[in-house]
Amino acid sequence: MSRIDFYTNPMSRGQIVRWALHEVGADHETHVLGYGEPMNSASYRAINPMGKVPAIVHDGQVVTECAAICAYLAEAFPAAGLAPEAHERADYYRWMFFAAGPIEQANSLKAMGVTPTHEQQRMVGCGDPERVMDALTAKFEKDAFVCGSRFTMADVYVGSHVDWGIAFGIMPKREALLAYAARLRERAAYQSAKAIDNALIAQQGQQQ
Ligand SMILES: N[C@@H](CCC(=O)N[C@@H](CS)C(=O)NCC(=O)O)C(=O)O
Repeated sequence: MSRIDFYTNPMSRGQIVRWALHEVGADHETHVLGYGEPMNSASYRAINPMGKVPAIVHDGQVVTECAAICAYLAEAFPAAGLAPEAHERADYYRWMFFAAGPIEQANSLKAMGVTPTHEQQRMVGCGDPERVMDALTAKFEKDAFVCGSRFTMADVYVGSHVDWGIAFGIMPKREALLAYAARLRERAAYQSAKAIDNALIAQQGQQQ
């Protein structure tokens, strides 16, 4: 019987992993960690030395980094059918890593109000943040999901960036991106996972 411990905070990228856990139907025990001291305790830093959530421990194996956790879960729970088939691997890995690198960077720069100069764009991994958004938009003008017409785990990760980016006003509200996010929000696993995090956020609000 396999065991998954899930370390998260409802107001964090842990929402991505909760959605992924629901998509694969994996039983898990949730450990909610507060920001600050709880995430930086020696016991948690033994799991994630970065002192960040999310993390999972699956039968004693630690996985950190949302993209890695999503890819890991898709493979660890093959019955869910969310890992890529051979012909889907190029898109799956390309866009998964594009989200973990360039999209993350472009969103962070935007959120911080930093626009890299032309010279800096040559060095920074995302290059021109506007081009990142253009590449992403062109992708979803062409395809319904990362791997074409089929939803895979890559959509949990890439889609979470789009969903959050639009909600926080850091991604442009372009039709293709809005339509992609709307498709994802229809998923039962998205809705059940968000309901849990939203309830936890409401609970935290009442305790303050
Ligand atoms: N690259 C990491 C980012 C994780 C991350 O930055 N988590 C934030 C919450 S969204 C966090 O734990 N911040 C707490 C801190 O840095 O003290 C991932 O994709 O999992």
